[in-house]
Order: sequence, then structure tokens, then C-alpha cells
Amino acid sequence: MPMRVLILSFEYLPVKVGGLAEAVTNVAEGLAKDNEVIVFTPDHGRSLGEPFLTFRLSFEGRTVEVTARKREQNGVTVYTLSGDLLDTDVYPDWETLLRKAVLFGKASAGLLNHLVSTFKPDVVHAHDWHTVFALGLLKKYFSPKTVFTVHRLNKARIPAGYFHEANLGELAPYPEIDPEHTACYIADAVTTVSKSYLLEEWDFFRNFDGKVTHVFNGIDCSFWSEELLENADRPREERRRLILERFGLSDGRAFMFIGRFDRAQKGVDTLLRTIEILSGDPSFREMRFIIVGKGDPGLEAWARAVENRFPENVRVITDVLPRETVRELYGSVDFVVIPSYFEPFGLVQLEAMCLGAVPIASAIGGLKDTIIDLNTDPENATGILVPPRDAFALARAMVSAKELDEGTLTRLRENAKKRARRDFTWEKACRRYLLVYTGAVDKAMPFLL
Ligand code: NHF
Repeated sequence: MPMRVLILSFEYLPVKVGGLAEAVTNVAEGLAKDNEVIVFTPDHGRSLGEPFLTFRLSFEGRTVEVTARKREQNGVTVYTLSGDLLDTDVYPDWETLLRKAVLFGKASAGLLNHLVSTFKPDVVHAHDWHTVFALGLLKKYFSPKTVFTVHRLNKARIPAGYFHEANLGELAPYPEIDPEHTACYIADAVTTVSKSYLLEEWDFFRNFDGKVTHVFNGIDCSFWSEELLENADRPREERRRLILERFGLSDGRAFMFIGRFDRAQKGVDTLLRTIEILSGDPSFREMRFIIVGKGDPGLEAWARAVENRFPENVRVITDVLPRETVRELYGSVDFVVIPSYFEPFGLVQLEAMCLGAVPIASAIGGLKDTIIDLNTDPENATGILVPPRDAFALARAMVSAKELDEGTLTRLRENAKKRARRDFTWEKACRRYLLVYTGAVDKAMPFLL
């Protein structure tokens, strides 16, 4: 039986800040193949779609005019809400973001009030804490089944006043409230994007024991495909030589990092320390490192310093590279290093796996669930897992990776491509979300080993 699904999210393609946009859009489009799917998202000043409805609401003691724009995108009806704070940058400063989240909640309730006689959702599926007020109001006024998905825990506490402003005072009996805790509390089902992340964060998820499960994200290998590479017909070593040359480096074993330069999650600081450690090893001469990303100025300066110290080995790219260039890199380098401290799911490892770059990654979260480790299961391995925050362990793993014979590398690449294509598809994710919606999904049970 087709279902009517209403999805709430702060990011929806083409608006993208992180992995959230990819995940929500792919799930919405996958579900739309057999179900009626609509999305509510802030317009963030992009004016996407045609004006559909304008209405007024009271917000912080003023009258705010909200316009809902509407567009059809790959089978999904997307409503973007604009007006006042809904037109700021996706994630403005913290206080503005909280106010924007409240306004998004009220605007979502106003829009569904208009649509409900023709589209009464069976399920409202909200993603990440920014949608908590929208979820609360839609549940309060329309009583649909509700699902809340955690893509990354934020662990914030916000003043209860924001819930009062949202007309949800009943959800805020204490002065300080954790919005994702509230979203999980009111939802009928709670999901997160990998099994290991769920277990690592069990201290949080145990509060909702009985209605918690995981739904893995997927990967669309049709874009991340070797056939689409510029030099698809050339052998991989030649592609590597060419790409290294393009970045002004001579040939060698190529390791790449791509991701945000931050201290909390992505672990570029561990990688920089690892490169410093490796510089004392004889293997270093044959190792090349391409580091792509930006963010924390201190980390950018450190990365530049490492590049200046080892100009023959290290290239740092702080520009945002087009997806096609990133694809060339994945399809040419030998290894992709993912030294994250936590990773609810992670996309880089799967993009790399689709294109034959072997991941060397922290044994945590979604990385651990998607990568089969060479040292644990050599036959089926798809990459190499290392303990997080351990620059020496990473250095050791990179030196042994550099020594791997061609046969092993080919096996790792082939296994990885197969695993990404077969086990982590968006169709699979959508099938499981439908089980969540209908209450037919297995749950996380702390006593089951
Ligand atoms: O892939 C989409 C993304 C995840 O690990 C990623 C993260 C945020 O940190 O689910 O959400």
C-alpha cells in the first residue's frame, strides 16, 4: 500500500552543507518511486520553486509573512518555506539558528494546515534536531505517525523559552532542554544511520529503548563510477602518475584525505601528526599525500606548514573541488585515509570504495560497519581499520598498506566495489525506512549480543 510521507529537513539538494542533504534527498526520491512524498525545508534565501501559498503567523510578538514555494524534483514535491529568518544562511549563528528552527516549525504547521484536506500524511519523518519544533507541532495538530532520524548528535541544551515561543510549552518542563532528546521522546520511532554509531551513543539512545533502530545510508555508484573517469581506459598506476603530476608531485604511493578541517570529528590533526611521524621512516620517500579540505584556520596553517616542510610529498588543497575532480582523485589514488573520531555513517569511504581507492579508516561508527578489515577477514576485506586518535597506529597501517602486493590491492578494490554496490544501496535504505514506518522493523535490544 503506498504511503503518504512528509519529510522535514534543513538540507535538501541542491542545498547542501554536509552529508545530510545527500541522505535525505536520496531517501525521499527512493521512497517516491512507490509512495507519495512531500518535503518541507527552509528556502534559505534561494527562491527555489514557484510561489504557492502566502500566509501570516505570529512570531516573537510580531507578524511574519511566510511564503511556501513549490517544485517537483525527481518525483518528490518539495515545499520551501521563506520569509524573515527562513531566508538566512542555512546554519546562521547559534541563536539565530534556534529562532529560525522555531519559525520553521510554525511555518510547517501553517503549510500543512493548508494541505491537510488533500494530503494527510501517514508518516512525518523528521531529520536532525533543527526540525524538532516542526515535528512537535505537526504531531500536536495532525497526529500522524512520527519518525525521527539522528544523522549526527549535537548534544546541545537550549532554553525552554524556544519551546514556549513555538507553542510547545508542554514539551519543556525544565529550564534547559536537549532538542534531539525531545524529538526522540515524542517520535514513535527513532533511527540513526549506522548500527555502530547507535551502540557507541547508547547512553543517549537507551533513553528511547524500545523504539530505536538503525537504517544504513546508501551510495549512488552511478556517479562515483570508474567508467566516467577522464582516463578510464588507462591503467590505474598511470592515472595516479597523471593526477600527482597535475598537483605538482612525482609518482609514489598516493594517500588522500578529503573532509572538513575540524578538531571534533574528521581527524585531520591526527593525519598531520601521522605524516610528521612518517617523515622519519625510510618508506616516506615513496609516499605522497593529497589533503583536500578547509575549516579551522589553525589546522589549515598546520597543514600548510607540513606541506612547506615536505614539498616533495604533500599537497594541501583548500579550494572546494568540483565533484568530477574529486571523482578523478578517488579513481587515481591508492588509498583514502579517514581518521575520524566519530562518524555516524560517512560517505567518503563508500565513494572511495566505488572508485577503487582503498580506505584506511578509524574503526568506529559507520566506517566500521561498511569497511571489512584486511587484518580480520583477509578474503572479504574492503579496507583497513585502525584505532581512532592514534597517530602511531595510523602510521604503521600506512607503511604496511604501502607494502601491499598488487594481488591483495586488486582483491581489496574488487571486494570494495562489490560491497558498496550490493550492500549499501538507497533502495535498501528505503525498504528499511518503510519497515520503520509500518512498525515492522527489528529493534536495537541491549541484551541481544
Ligand atoms: O553520513 C548523513 C551524514 C552521515 O556520517 C555523516 C554525518 C552526518 O556525520 O547521514 O550525516
